[in-house]
Formats: sequence, structure tokens, C-alpha cells
Amino acid sequence: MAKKYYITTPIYYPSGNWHIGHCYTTVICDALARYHKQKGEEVFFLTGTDEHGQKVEKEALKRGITPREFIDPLVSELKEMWKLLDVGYDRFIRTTDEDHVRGVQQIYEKLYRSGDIYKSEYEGYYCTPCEAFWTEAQLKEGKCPDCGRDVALQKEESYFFRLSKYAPRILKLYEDNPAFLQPKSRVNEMVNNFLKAGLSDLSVSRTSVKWGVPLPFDQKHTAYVWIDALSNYITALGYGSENDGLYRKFWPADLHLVGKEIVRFHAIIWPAILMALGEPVPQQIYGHGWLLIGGEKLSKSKENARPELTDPYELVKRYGADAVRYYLLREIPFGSDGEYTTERFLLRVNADLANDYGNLVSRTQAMIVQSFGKIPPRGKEEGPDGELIALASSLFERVDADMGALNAPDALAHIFEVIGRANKYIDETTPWLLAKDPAKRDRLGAVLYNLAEVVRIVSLALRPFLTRAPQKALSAFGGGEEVLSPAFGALEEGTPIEKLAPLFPRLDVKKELAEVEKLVAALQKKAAPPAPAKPAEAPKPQISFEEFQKLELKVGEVVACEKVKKSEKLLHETVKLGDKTISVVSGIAKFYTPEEMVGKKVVVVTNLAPAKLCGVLSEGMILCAEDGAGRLSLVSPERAVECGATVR
Ligand code: ME8
Repeated sequence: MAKKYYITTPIYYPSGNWHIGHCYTTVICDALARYHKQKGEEVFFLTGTDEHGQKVEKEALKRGITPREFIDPLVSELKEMWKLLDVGYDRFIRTTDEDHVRGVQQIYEKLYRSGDIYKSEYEGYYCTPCEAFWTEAQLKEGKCPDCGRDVALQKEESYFFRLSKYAPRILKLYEDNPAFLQPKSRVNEMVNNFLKAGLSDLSVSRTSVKWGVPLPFDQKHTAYVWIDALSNYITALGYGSENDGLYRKFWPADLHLVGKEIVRFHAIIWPAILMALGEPVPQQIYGHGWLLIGGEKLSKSKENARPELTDPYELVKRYGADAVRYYLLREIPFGSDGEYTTERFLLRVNADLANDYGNLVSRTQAMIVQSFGKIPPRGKEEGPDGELIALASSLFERVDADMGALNAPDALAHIFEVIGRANKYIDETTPWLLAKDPAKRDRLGAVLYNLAEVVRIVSLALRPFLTRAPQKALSAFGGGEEVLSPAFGALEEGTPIEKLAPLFPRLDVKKELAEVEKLVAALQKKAAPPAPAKPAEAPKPQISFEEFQKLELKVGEVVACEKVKKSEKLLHETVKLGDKTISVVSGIAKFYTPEEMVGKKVVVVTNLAPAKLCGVLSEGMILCAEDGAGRLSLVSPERAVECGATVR
């Protein structure tokens, strides 16, 4: 029976603005999947999108559209990106897919019944961009310790998962099975930063987020997005359904490849959930490093001011899928971060693909076509032949060891070692001189045969990494079965051979850099058009009277007001509402001075979840009207009314 191999990428947030950093995890997974397929294994490669949660809900609301209307075009863009990069997944799961939603509900139901999920109340801080909960002690200067952005204080009824119960088993899993979490440094991070201190139970449901999977046993709660998202690895295979053949065949996964910032969710929460379900844990979780720009993680907000071309669509359009894949798979030492520059990209692609590989293929095939028209006889070995043949013959063994360690950069380095040796062999054996001497025709044949075999073997070895050029190089060898043999010498004498157009254009890197800089400037201009007038707001979706009634609006009086330190926009007001006062932070410092505010009667939303803004607690929102130029004006009752009066 064929060995099976189940590999997954994380499922992507439909954030848009896709950049080359986003492609990293998925291109590596694709190369691994292709590698295992080439070895004859039965592979299942899963990717998809993580579509629920507060982030999407808020973005859609901001635009006055439904979450689905917001997400669908972004999902199409992502799929288009994978198509351009020749990413050949077996399933693209969306967490809005019906079978996934049912699967998540099954998981919650099972955990609730077994007592691993219980009802309580959540109070803590939430980072919406990371969709992560934090305690006050975990915050860094009041901000999210992962991304440094603002967090909101939240208090609500919630179901909890008994994560604390599983901490000892997770520690034991790391000890007994060092392969489970790689690279090793991530184990130390997990143990020292989280497990050592013991784990708290995890809030796994929300009442304030509507855009999520409703819990089967309590419909006013939706599933916490990370539990929803992690479950995709098993729901995609039919876990919990009648149709669970794929699950029985492929689970446990051989590899969850993820960026290092989400190792915590995969290496702590996910195995605990699986343990609670009584299912096996994945064989391995690998936390890879990041593509950096200027020393920081490449992300859509940071790339802007630089002349780097980070847009995958443009990169593929200009340099081809092979170039982008090659850069990602070769340049960044596996497990570490790597700085991305367009110059490094161009130099890498030009030196390795155009000069070394492309040149070897076209020189070899052109010389054979010119001198023999087909594959010459192998001839006898002499001079440097033995060394070249030995290196090429043992290539698959080295690549296999590298890929077993998931190390694509080393595998490619080994392939390019053979390519480099073959180019040197051409200089040593000078076939163009041999061709001039009829007495040396046998030797010429032997040299060209060896080169043809090296071209064939390296192209075969490159196939999982580059999807276009190696295939073209291989198809020039007549297309017989022997073309796919890993053995040196499999190519038969007399095999017809075609002359190929150059596989990669040679680039003038300096000229190209200047062109790219212009392109980036044009892209940035397009991305940020001048915005003189505020665009008309899209109408918000209709709400029912019941929904409106959920808002608690009251008249209040500002009894004290001061500027919020370190902020140009914020004022901190103390607002009297009947016999109590609340603390409110508002973004109106540009339009009112603190002195002007004191004594003003205002309308306040008083049942908004409390949040901390620049470290100051805000327990409500003062309503303002905004004019066409973005100026704010307080909304006040027209006649005198007492503080605390209800606005309806
Ligand atoms: O984290 N360098 O999704 P995501 C390398 N939905 N990799 C990068 C990168 C960079 N500069 N920027 C992003 C999520 N990535 C969750 C996953 S799984 C159950 C839920 C990688 O869209 C990142 O590390 O933020 C991750 O592997 C992938 O892009 C998707 O990230």
C-alpha cells in the first residue's frame, strides 16, 4: 500500500493585500506535497480560508455589506494567487463551508458532553487583529504582546474549554516526541512562555460576535474563531460525519506547517482539543520564520514606503511562477527569518535559474541537436566523468534526506551543486573543441551523453520545486518512461531530442531594479489615490426594532475632561449619568478643548463593551455627527433633560 502523506497550510484570513510573505508557507507545502507525490506516496494537501470572527464582522460592517459580500472577492483573489503560483491543493476549505460548520458543531457537542466545555464568564482583553485573548499580566505596555496593537477589555458569558487539564499531557508529548514540535527553539518558547506557569482554561465562545458557527447547545454563542479554524484540519477530511473515509485514511496529519507567530495555537490548543476528543495528535508542527522588510515582518502596512516589489501577482507576471517559487524555497534558511529585497530576488533568480540551470540545459541540448540530432551513445568514462556521474547519481539520496527534514533550501543547494559541477565539466571537457576534431567524435558523444543525463536528473529533482521549466527540459527528451528514472544511464542512445527556447530570460539586474522602482511607485499611487472628499457611505443593512433596542442610549453631562497623554486625537471625559459617573474616551480632541467639553450635555451609548484606549478605560461612546469634511459635532438634547434620561 502506498505511504500516505497529509500536509496542511494554515487557513488564511481573507485580509486581501496579499504579499510575497503570504505565499511562503503555501509554496513550501506545495513543494513538499509534490515531492511526496513524485515518490509515489498518496498525498492530501489542504489549504483554505479562515472566514469567521470579529475582524471580518467589523470590516463588513464598516463597508455596509454582509460578511459574505466582503469575503468572497478576497477568497477568489487568494485562489487566483495559488493558481498563478501553481499551488496544487487537494482541497480548499472555507470555514463557511457547510460540512466544516457541521463538523465544528460536532466537535463542540462532543466536548460539551464529555464535560471538557463548561459555562462561565469571561473577563479579559481581546486583540481583534490576532483574534486572541490575553490577561492583563500578559499585555505589553497595555498592548497585544504579539502584534503591539490596542486590545479591548471584554466581559461576557462564555463557554470555557478545560485547557488547564491538558498542560501536563502536552508537556509530556513534547518530552516523549521531540519531532512533534520543530524547530526545537519553538519548544522552549512554548514551555517557558506558556506551559511552565500552567495553562488557564480557554474561553471558546462569544455572544458579542455573530459572524461565527453557532454552538449546537446554546445558539446565542458562536464558536471562538481559533477553535473553528483549527478544526478545519479534521473537518476537511470528513471528521464527525458519515463520510469520514478520508479522515480514517489520512489522519493524523504528517505536517502542519505554520508561521512562528501561530505556533502557540497549533502546539498547545490544538493537541489539547484532539486529546479531549480522543483523537491522535498530528505527527509534526513546524513553525517557520518570516520574510522581513527592514528587519520587520513583511505585512501589508509595512511594505508601502519601500521600493520592494512584494506583490505576488506582479512578480509572477514579470518573472514567472518558477522564479517566485525558487526565491521562496531557496533564499530563506528554513526555520529562520530572511530579509526580502527585490535586488536579492533578482540576483538569485538570474544567477541560479538563468545563468546556471537555464544555461546548462540550453547549451547541452543545443550541442546534442547540432552534433548528433539525438542522444549519443554513452561511451566510456574518463577524466572528470566519474566525479560528475557519482555526484549526479547520489543526488536523490541527499535531496531525500533534506526533504525528510523539510529543508527545501538545502535540497535546492544540493541540486545546484550538481548543476554547478556540470557547468564546470563543460569548461573542463571543452565539447566545442571536441566537435571540431572528427577523431574525437566518440569522446564528444560520451561528454554530451553525461551532460544530457545530468540535465535530466537535475530537472527531475527540480520538478517539485519549479513547476514549469524542468518539465519543459524533460519533455525535450522524447517523453519515454526512462525520462522519469532516477538512475544515471537510463536515457537510451538514439532518444530524439528537441532544441528548446531559453528557459529563463537573462536579466540586466540594474536596469530591472530601476524599472521595478517605477512600477512600485505606480502601484503605491494606485493603492492610495488622493482622497479629497469623503466618499459617500454605503447604506448599512436594515436592522430590526429588537436589534435597535439592544442599544442603551442615555443623556449625560461631562463633569470633567482632560487630554489623553501621548494622543493627539483623544479626550478623556468623566460623564455623569443620573447618580453614577462613567469614564469615556472619545476621538474629538481636534474639535473640542477639554475646557469646552465640561458642562456639555451629550448622548452616550452606555452598553458598549468596555475598552482601553491608550491605556485609559472607556465605558461608553459619546455620539457625534460628522460633516462632509470629517468635522465632528456633539449630539445634544434640544431641550433641557436631566442626566441619565433614556434616549430612544
Ligand atoms: O494566521 N513571512 O492566517 P494569516 C512569512 N488564519 N510568512 C508569513 C508572512 C511573512 N511576512 N506573513 C504572513 C492566520 N505569513 C490564521 C491561521 S490556521 C488554523 C489559522 C504566513 O492569513 C503566516 O505565518 O495571518 C501564516 O502561516 C500564513 O501566512 C497565513 O497567515
